[in-house]
Amino acid sequence: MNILTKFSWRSLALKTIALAAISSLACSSNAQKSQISQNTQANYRLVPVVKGLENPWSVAWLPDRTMLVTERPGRVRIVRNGVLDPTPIGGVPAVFASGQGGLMDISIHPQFAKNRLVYLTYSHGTDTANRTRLARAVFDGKNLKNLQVIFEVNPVKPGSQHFGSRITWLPDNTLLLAIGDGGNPPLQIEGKLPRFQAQNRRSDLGKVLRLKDDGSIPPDNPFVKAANTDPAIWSYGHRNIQGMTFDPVTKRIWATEHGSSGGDELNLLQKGKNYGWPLATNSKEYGSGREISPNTSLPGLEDPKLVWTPAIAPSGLTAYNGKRFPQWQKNLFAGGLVEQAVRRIELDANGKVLNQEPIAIGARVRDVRQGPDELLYILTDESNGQLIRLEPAKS
Ligand SMILES: [Ca+2]
Repeated sequence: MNILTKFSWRSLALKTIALAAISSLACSSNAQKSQISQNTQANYRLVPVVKGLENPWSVAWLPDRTMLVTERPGRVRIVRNGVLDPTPIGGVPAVFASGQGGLMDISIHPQFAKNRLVYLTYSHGTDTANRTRLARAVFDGKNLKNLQVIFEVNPVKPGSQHFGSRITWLPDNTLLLAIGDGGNPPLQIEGKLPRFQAQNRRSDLGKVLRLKDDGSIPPDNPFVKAANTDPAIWSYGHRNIQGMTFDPVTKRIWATEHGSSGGDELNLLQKGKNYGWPLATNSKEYGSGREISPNTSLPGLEDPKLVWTPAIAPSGLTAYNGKRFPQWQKNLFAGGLVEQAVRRIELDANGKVLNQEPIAIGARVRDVRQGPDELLYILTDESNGQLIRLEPAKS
């Protein structure tokens, strides 16, 4: 493991990939082998909890610590006491399972103990016209019942890229919903490249939206009184957020988003702000490597707190506040699909990034969460995907 203290991204990123590749070989031969996190000297090991999940996307815990895991083709699985129930839960809506789309995030209502409401995001539609939907349903222990689609993205888009779609609850019981820009060139939406949706404030695409728990618009959203503006918008100028979390200690909202070629970002989300895509970006066009914008920063646009070039393809994000890894409190943990690692990110009291290091997993990481047992849980994006627990190694 290396320590990324300097910001010479190109050489450090290459070194990181080399080390991650070496570590992943070591991991795959012995998943429970202990590793040492260099800059905090935290001993940890990776313990496989469940195997045989098909492209798992998200994990959520019920109050009794039962885990619900989405599989992208369109199933929700139950894990009780570390055992995967062979029967998927019933009542899951039909999804448009293609490319990046399918059944995606799962989240339980903050008052689940009273209302038993479960929230799902999924792509719906056809190859030529599809969109992300947010639905909620009552979970009776075996099935979802009374499923209601409480929000759907406008406009529709073609193709099977950039759906978002993380759900993050805020303390006032509203939720944030991250929606991607709709896809890469040469796809078009309304006669333009999808990326221009991110700056189109009439569109839900390329946005973080804030909704009440029934899908309606909170009256204190930043643009409810603005002309020609979608009142659901919380922040805009996003390409494709795949990791988002609210830190209950610092009250900050963090999100990771994919760049095109390079230029992946960690952003500190604030109400009403513009995060730049595609007017200011560190990423380049796929294939040609041409500039997307001559600007990496512009007045009035929020700069990322961290840029990853080459791309790590961040997915899943959690703010760690547990007691099991006291050295890691106040750190962010970001999964990486391409890097096949979890980035541990150290922040100062103002939210400035001080340091980061990759924790090699040896497979594409789709989600990373802090569990109710204050350990870290990781989902790997594979046809035989795993749920892995990251726990302190016994000394
Ligand atoms: Ca940005």
